[in-house]
Amino acid sequence: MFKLPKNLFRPLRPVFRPTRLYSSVPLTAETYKDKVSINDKFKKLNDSDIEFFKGILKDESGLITGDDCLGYNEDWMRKYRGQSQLVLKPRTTEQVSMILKYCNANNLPVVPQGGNTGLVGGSNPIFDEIIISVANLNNIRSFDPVSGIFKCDAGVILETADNYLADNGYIFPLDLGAKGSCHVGGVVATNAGGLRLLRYGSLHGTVLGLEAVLPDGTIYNSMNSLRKDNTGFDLKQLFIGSEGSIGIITGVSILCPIRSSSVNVALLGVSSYEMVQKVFIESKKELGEILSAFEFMDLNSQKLVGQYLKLDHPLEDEYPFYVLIETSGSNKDHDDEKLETFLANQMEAELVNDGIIAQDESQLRNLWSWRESIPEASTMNGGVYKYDVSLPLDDLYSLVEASSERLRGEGLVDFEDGSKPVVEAIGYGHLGDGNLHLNVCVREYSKSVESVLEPFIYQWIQEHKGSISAEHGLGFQKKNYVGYTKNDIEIKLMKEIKHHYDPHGIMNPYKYITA
Ligand code: FAD
Ligand code: 2HG
Ligand code: ZN
Repeated sequence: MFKLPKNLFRPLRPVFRPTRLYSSVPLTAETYKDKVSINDKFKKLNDSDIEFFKGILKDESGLITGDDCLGYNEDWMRKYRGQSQLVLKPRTTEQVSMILKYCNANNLPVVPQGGNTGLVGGSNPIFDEIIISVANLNNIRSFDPVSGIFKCDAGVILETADNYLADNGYIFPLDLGAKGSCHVGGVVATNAGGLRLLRYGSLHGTVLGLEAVLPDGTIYNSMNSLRKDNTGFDLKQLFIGSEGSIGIITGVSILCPIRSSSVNVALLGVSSYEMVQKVFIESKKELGEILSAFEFMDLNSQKLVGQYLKLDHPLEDEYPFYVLIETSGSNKDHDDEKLETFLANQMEAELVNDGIIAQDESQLRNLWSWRESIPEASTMNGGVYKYDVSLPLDDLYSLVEASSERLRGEGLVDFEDGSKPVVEAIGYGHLGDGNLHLNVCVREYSKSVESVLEPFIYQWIQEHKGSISAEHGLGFQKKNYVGYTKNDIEIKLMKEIKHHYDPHGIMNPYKYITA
């Protein structure tokens, strides 16, 4: 195991957290008292427990108590707030093991936490669960420049990992807007999808091995795994996307691709969702092997970003939809020509009304910012209800229209004047992966708006044969709605696995699965 070289400490760009518009975020246990109640079987934390943890961690900075826990109790959207009085920040896998063993033996519930950028309230406690942050497990362990296999501690920030790989000519096979804050372990625990899944595939394919601590302190280790290994059950898969429900991931081994030397980005204006789908088909045909992202955004999402960034949109006229296409290849002239020809063909066929191609790195970043800033812009008016959905492509955008219609029918929406609780329902996402992000931007969180949206949206998704979570997971938000996507047998099997690994139910209780 070796330490991160000093020159890698480039300044990171932590993802902007919405500013606090209320004196404090309301307690989840209060807001959702109809949905959750404290489980009395858990033991209350006391001074002797804290003394025990001090003995394990040795260094004082690894233990945070009382009001200093606030930043760990609140989520990124400022929608959920837990009441934990203790955050533990172990520095080694052995410390994680000793902590969990003690908690398991003493019935003390815990919430694993990475960069705390999750969007379903999974990374925060509800009551007084102990938060175990892996932020201090942050060493890069090894990189093999021949195979591209990268191994690191779970608490390495995604952008740090990617910068390290960039210096070695490789790229982390996942990228997302929270990269300056989220952890490698956190994205694996969530099975995050991100902006380039279309090209590099899911973490279920790229993660080769994991190190994880089970609730009884057992350290599971498959970090030596190879690209091919067919020796029975692939146990690591259970941890990918488990959202802290069966153990704490402490190390990740992942297969990384070569970083493309030529990257192009184009932003296109399109007249309808039907045209967006046609452009997608054409982009697969014409750009084929170099296509690395195909994102779409609706007009309202772009208006919000314009307000948020205080900038004019790169395309002069307004269009109902926008498409961002990224290509990544190895031959600049070839890729430039391909993309330019593609764009000219789409305009000639009248599938695309207008479009621009970034001419340099700063333009490329600028075009991406009109997509990547949407999550931040969505919170700027006070709050946002987020729905992260997989749907058959032809129905993908209809959910935004159906939700918008329902909200308008209830008289809840106005974009401009501020007299109604809802600003707008916006739609965007990873069209190439069949993944829509429906964001209902509100002036403040309120039960009256939430009850109009839920379970309506989940029912709609079920009727249209989609999934209520494409990539953000279930966490606390969707704990009562798993049945809209998983059938009874699937839920039973999931519960059995949960019970097998975590018989006392101490891991991330009150969330989507209980023992
Ligand atoms: P946290 O938020 O801390 O935790 C997430 C869940 O994993 C929790 O249930 C927690 O208990 C568990 N967990 C965390 N670490 C561990 C661990 N080491 N062991 C076991 N369990 C653990 N997601 C996408 O899929 N695609 C996107 O494009 C995308 N873009 C985003 C953009 C922004 C601006 C933001 C704020 C979020 C975005 N997300 C996206 C959400 C995404 O889920 C997170 O960014 C990321 O996956 C969470 O990583 P984290 O380290 O912050 O984990
Ligand atoms: C993205 O694709 C993320 O930008 C976040 O998954 C989506 O904020 C959201 O709803
Ligand atoms: Zn996404």
